[in-house]
Amino acid sequence: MKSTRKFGPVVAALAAVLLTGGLAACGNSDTGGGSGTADDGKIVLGFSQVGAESGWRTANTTSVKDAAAEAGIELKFDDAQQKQENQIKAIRNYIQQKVDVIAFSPVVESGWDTVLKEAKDAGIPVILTDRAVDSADKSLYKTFLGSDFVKEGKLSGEWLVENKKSATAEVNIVELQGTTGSAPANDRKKGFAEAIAANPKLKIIASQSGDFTRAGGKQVMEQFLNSNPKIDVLFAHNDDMGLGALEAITAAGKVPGKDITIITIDAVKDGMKALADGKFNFIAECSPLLGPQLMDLAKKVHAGEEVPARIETEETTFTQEQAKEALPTRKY
Ligand code: GZL
Repeated sequence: MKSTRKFGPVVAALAAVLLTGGLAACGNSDTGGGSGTADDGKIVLGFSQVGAESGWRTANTTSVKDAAAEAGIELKFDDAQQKQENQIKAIRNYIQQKVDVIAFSPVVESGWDTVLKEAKDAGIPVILTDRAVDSADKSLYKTFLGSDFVKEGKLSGEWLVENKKSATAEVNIVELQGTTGSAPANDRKKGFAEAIAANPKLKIIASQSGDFTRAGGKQVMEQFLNSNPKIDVLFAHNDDMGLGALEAITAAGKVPGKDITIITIDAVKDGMKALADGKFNFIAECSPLLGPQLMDLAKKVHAGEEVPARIETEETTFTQEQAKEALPTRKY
């Protein structure tokens, strides 16, 4: 419908400039931040992954890559090999490439403010997935999609309190911590310690990082066994360290799941097999299948839509019997 209102010469000139400028901005995909949309109009997502340290991480990478393909999002993927400096480098590369959205799983909680401010100044929204950062400035990222690690530690501790409630002697616990400084290691340790405080007989006699790997779990468990004659319980922050510890436990002539009660977190297939076979006693699930939610969030933040500051993944726990039932249909 033709407008009947008349604009003065100044307003018309201003409108022309704004319109031309606007068209130029839309047409030139290299201006401003976050306008790195691919030539074919696809959203370009720059993703920095922690590494490939565990079965959980492998399943998480598969979920992210499959979901990006499914969502029609162009994924730039970098494996940081568990080094923060590699993640910072990858994020800076994504800023240079003017991707539309950046997502990453921070290997450790601290040391991100500078690079996250660079992304913010470049106008590129950032999504945290899997692990969190300890930045005080919550404006540095749009949302954190991941598990509640304190709850995972708490559920593990609560199961042990129940399982050892009739113990008359002290119960000696050794703990295999995840990567030093990482949110899952810090929070799982916190949740577990708070839960077992309910029974003073439950004592953590040794606690050390196995870096979330099978090799690390085996090596540290060997040290624990050599320096502690009486170990009743192993709490491992992930299945992979627990699986590595199994080798050390059996090599020491002890029966895992019986001589030493074993509690882990993740519930990846190999962990669930160990649980079903009676080598583990309890697993708190930590779902790696974050890909579809991540892609949905990437589309929303790219479109400038509001998203929740915190999105907690749904997960459960498994006993030996529940593992036997769940294994046949386990997705990861
Ligand atoms: C948890 C994730 C942890 C897993 C480990 O969300 O960051 O890192 O528990 C993985 O298996 O290595």
